Amino acid sequence: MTDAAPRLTRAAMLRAGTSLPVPPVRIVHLGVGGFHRAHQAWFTARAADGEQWGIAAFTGRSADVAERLAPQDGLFTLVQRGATADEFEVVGSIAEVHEASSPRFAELVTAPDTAVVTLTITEAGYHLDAAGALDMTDPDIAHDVDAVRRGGATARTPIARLTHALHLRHESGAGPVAVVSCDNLPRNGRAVQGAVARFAAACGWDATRWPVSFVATSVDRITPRTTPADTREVEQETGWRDEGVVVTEPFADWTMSGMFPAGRPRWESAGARFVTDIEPYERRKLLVLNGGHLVLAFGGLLRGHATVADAMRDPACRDALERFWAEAVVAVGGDIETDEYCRALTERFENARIAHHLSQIAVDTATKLRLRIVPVLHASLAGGRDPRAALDVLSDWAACRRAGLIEKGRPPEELRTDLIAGLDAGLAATIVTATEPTLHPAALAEEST
Ligand code: CS2
Repeated sequence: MTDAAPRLTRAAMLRAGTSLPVPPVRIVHLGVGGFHRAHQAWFTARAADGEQWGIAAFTGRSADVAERLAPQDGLFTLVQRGATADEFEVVGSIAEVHEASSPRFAELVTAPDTAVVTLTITEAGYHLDAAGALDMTDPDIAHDVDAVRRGGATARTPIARLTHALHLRHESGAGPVAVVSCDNLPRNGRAVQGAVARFAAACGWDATRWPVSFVATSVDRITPRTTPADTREVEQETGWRDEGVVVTEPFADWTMSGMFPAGRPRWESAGARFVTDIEPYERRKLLVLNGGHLVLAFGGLLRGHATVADAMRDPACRDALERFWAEAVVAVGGDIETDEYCRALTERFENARIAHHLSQIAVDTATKLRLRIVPVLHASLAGGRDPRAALDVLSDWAACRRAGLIEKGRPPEELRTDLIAGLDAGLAATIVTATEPTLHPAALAEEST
């Protein structure tokens, strides 16, 4: 009887014979959504010493995760959805969960037992300008400098909350800590380090003196949005009513580079990789996988498809993907394997049981194009190669935008800034031409009249 299914909690699981004690909090996470739970929370739970590493998770864009997870003591079911079958696993590494604005965040970042702070705040959540520095002209950042100077309670951006909490940790003498950005940004460790330093300077603090290590990562696991049908399936298959179900693919990768001065879980025992030079991994992931996602998203939406797997069944979308990959693997460079990577990725994209909606990918599109497609275009132009496939992605993006399929209500000047501000004039002009008339100054004037 599904009506009678008990809510998933630690006490109910214990009564049913499974002990999942609350692990002590030593990791603080900002931005708990499906991806964090399918990735860092799952790696932590599976680490050989996972029972010693609990996560205090704080919400990001969507506060309702806290409302759904708190009543179940942070527990959630992870559904690993393969090409033919599903596997269910209750993940117990989240020890507590709160809204982003909770004062508990600063309290835990300053706790001496906290060794690691992880972030999944989205690419746009860093508020970086074209040169990759924190954009001090951004109204949210300007608001937060003021808010933090007044004590921090009304700060709303993750960078402000993080900087304020790290400042308090430094003041309290709680010792070193590692900050790990798990967002799809190139050199994400350095990006967050620079953003924190700049924000701190605006508040009159010198963050370069703080004992904080910024770890660079490349993260990978395709995690579509959970549907009501997924929640029903978990109830039927496991007998638990779970409001925090996450569906993900069987594949998972976590590559890291940097120091953890206060320790970390033995994530390598769960399959994570520690390297000295992360750049080839990061470039391959961002340009081939994430860039490939944009090829399918824009081409697929224009051709009426809903999911990545639908687009993969359309020869025209596949052809665009393969042509783009031919350019992207050259841009990645020769030091890392790409043939097998693309072959395995084709299978992952084809997994029709993963309903990864193109509309889920097609958000913050100008920022994503800049990070995933522009580097390929740049490399092809610099190497004297035909950049046609990268240009096609840009023109499909513009066509999607004109058709009202993406970025509804987003002013074109903002998109222009996110995509081309600060690029060298030749590259910017090539992009404006490829996206004609969307980013053209004349079109902007017309749209705003
Ligand atoms: C996707 C990523 O939404 C997007 O932009 O490209 O979320 C992608 O699914 C993950 O990076 C996979 O690891």
